[in-house]
Amino acid sequence: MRYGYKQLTQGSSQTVRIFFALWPEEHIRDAIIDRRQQLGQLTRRKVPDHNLHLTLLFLGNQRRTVLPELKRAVDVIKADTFLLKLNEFGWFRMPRVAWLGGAAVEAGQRLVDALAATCTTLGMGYRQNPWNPHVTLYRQVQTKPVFPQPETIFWPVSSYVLLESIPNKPYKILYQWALS
Ligand code: 2AM
Repeated sequence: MRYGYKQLTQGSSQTVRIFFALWPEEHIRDAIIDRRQQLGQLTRRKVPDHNLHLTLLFLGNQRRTVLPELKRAVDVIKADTFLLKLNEFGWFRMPRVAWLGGAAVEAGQRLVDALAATCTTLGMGYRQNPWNPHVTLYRQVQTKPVFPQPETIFWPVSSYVLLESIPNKPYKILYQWALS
């Protein structure tokens, strides 16, 4: 009955599915929605407008009790603002998602590294993938589409958030931090 037990604990209020992300202000969100229209209706699994985000570091299921400790530890991170350029559409084979993204910039990578180091220090288990700045637009995209060239979005990043992913609900902002 191990499997049943695991399901119970992962779905229980004792765990949270969390990730650090950039949360677009309204005009950036509108620009992303505008570029997405260039792709047409790729699949039925369009990411809802209110959930559009750019993941910095995915932590997956963690103990809910770690949250206050995580907030305090992230509060002391000093990181710079940066400018992201979203200038290409792309497709990831494994999660089968189509996205809008751009090159990783140094200050953004430093922030991701600082967040990862903090989480490791707190003993949080997670698997870190290389940071590929992208906003997922569609899920369940089975084959690579032929993409047009989007007009570049210039995204001045001055804050980041910790989001909770709750099935069938909008992402919930747990905490927000300013960059300096
Ligand atoms: P993405 O769409 O930007 O790739 C919440 O589940 C978000 O965390 C997803 O939208 C996805 O971001 C990211 N995510 C989910 N599972 C992940 C995994 N195993 N590794 C990395 N990122 C993941």
